[in-house]
Amino acid sequence: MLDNRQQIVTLLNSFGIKIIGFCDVPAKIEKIEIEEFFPRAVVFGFRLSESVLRTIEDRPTLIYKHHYKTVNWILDQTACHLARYVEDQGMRALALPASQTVDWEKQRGHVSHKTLAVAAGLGHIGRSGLVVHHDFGAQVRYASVLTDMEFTVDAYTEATCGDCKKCMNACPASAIGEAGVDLNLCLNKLKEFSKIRGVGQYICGVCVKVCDGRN
Ligand code: B12
Ligand code: SF4
Ligand code: SF4
Repeated sequence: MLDNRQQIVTLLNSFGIKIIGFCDVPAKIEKIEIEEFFPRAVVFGFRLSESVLRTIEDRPTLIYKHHYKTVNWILDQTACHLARYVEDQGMRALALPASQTVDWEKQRGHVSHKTLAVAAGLGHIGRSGLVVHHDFGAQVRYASVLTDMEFTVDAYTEATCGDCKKCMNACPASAIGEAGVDLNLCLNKLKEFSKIRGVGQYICGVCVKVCDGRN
């Protein structure tokens, strides 16, 4: 008989999801629109295509925009199926959108997937501000499901960027420094990119492309 954790892994694997973490929801995590208390989270990721990322030089390409939307769709569909599965077992589950901004002024989602991914030991916050997965770098997009289902959680893993400065050197907005990212500079650049014909989204992809987990 599979336990809850094994059953979730089996379900997510059946949707092509291989990057999976389990965590307690950090007590001080910011939440928007969510009043209910959920003690735990399943956070999972989909690795972006290397061929798509290779089309990016210093700005987003239209094929990256399409891939970004497709991967968000895969993550959102999977989160929805997982939440349904948990609720069918008589427990609570809330699927969080992969990439929905709720507070446009502060640029916030419902809950930070990065915070949950770090808590689940999937990676560390790199100089770029992105979650750097231990095998695939920043080339992973995430979604999460909050729940009260019982399962064992993963341990937080200690890691750093070391001497790597690839994202610092590549960022077209010069937004990344030794100590981290200035997301206001990034946001201004993304607003500019969104005006490129056919892009229409706050995307870039440059710091994602260079952070391939091979430092
Ligand atoms: C709004 C938003 C933005 C805003 C940024 C606003 C902001 N201040 O975060 C803008 C438009 C600028 C943006 C840009 C990008 N974004 Co964005 N964005 C989001 C969104 C929708 C919400 C983010 C949010 O609520 N932030 C609020 C703050 C409180 O949380 P946070 O920044 O996520 O997390 C910080 C803290 O929690 C803290 N922290 C957490 N744990 C730990 C642990 C330690 C040890 C430390 C020190 C700190 C720490 O540090 C984190 C990083 O600063 C998320 C989806 C989501 N719901 O999470 C995607 C998301 C963060 N974006 C993502 C990506 C990839 C991008 C872009 C590359 C655009 C693109 N797709 O081409 C750029 C990258 C910019 C960069 N260098 O980080 C991915 C990140 C994936 C990854 N591997 O990390 C996400 C998670 C979407 C997804 N489904 O995967 N984004
Ligand atoms: S490119 Fe290098 S410095 Fe930048 S976040 Fe990734 S590992 Fe860290
Ligand atoms: S998304 Fe683009 S502009 Fe923003 S930090 Fe990454 S490379 Fe720089």
